Amino acid sequence: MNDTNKHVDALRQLMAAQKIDAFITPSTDPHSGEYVPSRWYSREWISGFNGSAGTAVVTPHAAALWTDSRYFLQAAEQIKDTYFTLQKDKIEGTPTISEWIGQQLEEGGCVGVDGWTNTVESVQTLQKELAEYGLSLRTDIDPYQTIWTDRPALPEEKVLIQPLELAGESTGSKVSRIRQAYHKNKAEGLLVSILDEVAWTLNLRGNDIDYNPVFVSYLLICDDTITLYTKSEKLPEEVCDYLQAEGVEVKDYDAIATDLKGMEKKIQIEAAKTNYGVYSCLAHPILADCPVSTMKIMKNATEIKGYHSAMLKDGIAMVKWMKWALQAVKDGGQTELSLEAKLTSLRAEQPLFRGVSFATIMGYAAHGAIVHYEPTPATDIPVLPKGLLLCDSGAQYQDGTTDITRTLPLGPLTDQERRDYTLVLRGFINLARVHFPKGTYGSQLDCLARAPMWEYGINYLHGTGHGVGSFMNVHEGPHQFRMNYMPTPLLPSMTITDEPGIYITDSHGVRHENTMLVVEDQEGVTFGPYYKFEQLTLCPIITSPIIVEMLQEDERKWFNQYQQMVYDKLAAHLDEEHREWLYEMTRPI
Ligand SMILES: [Mn+2]
Repeated sequence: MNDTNKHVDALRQLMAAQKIDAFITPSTDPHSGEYVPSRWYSREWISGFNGSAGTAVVTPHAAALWTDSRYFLQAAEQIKDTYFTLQKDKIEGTPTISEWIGQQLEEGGCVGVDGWTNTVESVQTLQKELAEYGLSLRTDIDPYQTIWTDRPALPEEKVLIQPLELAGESTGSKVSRIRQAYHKNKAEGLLVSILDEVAWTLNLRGNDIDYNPVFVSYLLICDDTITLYTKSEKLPEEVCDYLQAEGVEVKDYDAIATDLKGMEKKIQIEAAKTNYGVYSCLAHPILADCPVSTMKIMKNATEIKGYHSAMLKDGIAMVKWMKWALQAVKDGGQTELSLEAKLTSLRAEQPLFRGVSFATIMGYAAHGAIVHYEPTPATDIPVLPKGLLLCDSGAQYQDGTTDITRTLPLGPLTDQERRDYTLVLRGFINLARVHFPKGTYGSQLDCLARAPMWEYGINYLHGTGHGVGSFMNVHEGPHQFRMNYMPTPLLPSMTITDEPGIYITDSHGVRHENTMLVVEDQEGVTFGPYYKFEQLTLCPIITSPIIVEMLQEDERKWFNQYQQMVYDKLAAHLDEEHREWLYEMTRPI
């Protein structure tokens, strides 16, 4: 019998002993992060499927795995010799998890989840859905504690200080603003469980999770106390001294449950982000949005200065890489992975480099059409001097995080490739150069990036942009550009990306992406003030594939000004050879 089926058998035994008729294992951890430490790879352990998103459900006689369209092929392959059947999320005819469980179980049955890896909101929704089938929900059991015998421990990576010269605001100042915010909700304390919010508040960074410089912890802020719950092995002496000076007490990660159970105070938590385990410990929870996320996305002057420094370094690395890549592909012998390795090595030469900010997307030709394609040794292909290469990548520097996409023409292009390259560029420019009144939110502006391609009956299904952290997670919300209703207004000092794309299956993909900063504009004639975007990213867009006649005059003008600005800012930092290349690349069109 394969390992996966042995694991399912172990879970079924435990379920029988606990009188549970179905157990749901999501891919989340206690901190609702985009990436999860290996300790919480329970869904992979139980199902054998290792994609980033999916939910496994096991009953005594059936097992099913839900995942989205990105992973249909991979999941089908990975579960083919197991008890699991594949449920294709958001496809017509696929039951929801609750519907499926409702069909499997008799009325009066009991479903289990681990409250510590499910949010308050998701548990409450599930309770309601299951109640329609006469099913109850238990949230107080983590079977993997017992049946996963070689489960990884909590990470012990060291925590480091993000100095005030880069953070721009002390922990003391942040904490006093946080206290004011929760007092407005009549709360007497705030529990922060999202890891980038803990790290931001304490001006600390970690290394527990791929790409995100955060560390596994909870932070409890009350009127007279600040308590950090984390593994003490993670804290070097200078961090302990720093925390003591800031008045932060450190307790063991697992002490959170006991401490919260004994708490008489009204503690504020956010239902969409806090796990149900925390919620069920609290005698007097107050459900409200966490003030830290909205404070964190407003970048202070020091952080903005840091972005400018990081973008300059990233632009230098990108220019060196683009010049090298265009020639190296002509010379032959390159693959997606070799191009990626070179780009990372050029970034690593830059001061304060701390790793890449997400898995590099390096998609040649048809791979460019797979939106989340990350080359691996199994998928890597030779890159030839023709067609398009889509490269979406970014870096963590200690003074700022970057996210940039450039699509490189490697040789002869088809008319369709040139048209798509130009349509995406038009959308990118349209959004980048918009002026908008105060109160406007991202989903109102999103269509600016899509309208040029909608004329041709083309669309893309991902969002057009997201916030970017300051030496923090590359995806930062809640503000964003997307088609769905997301009513967070864009305000000066927020960062946001502009990244429309066109994806033609089995052929090619195009995406252009810059990271931008919302800045003050003019007062305006009516209903101001107005805001606009400043381009933070400093990297040319290759002009040879552009069908210039398709651009409108003011789009062409904006584009030429951007290219000129890139040249002006980067030229002094490049040697003659690269400066000349950049000069050629940024000639007006
Ligand atoms: Mn991005």
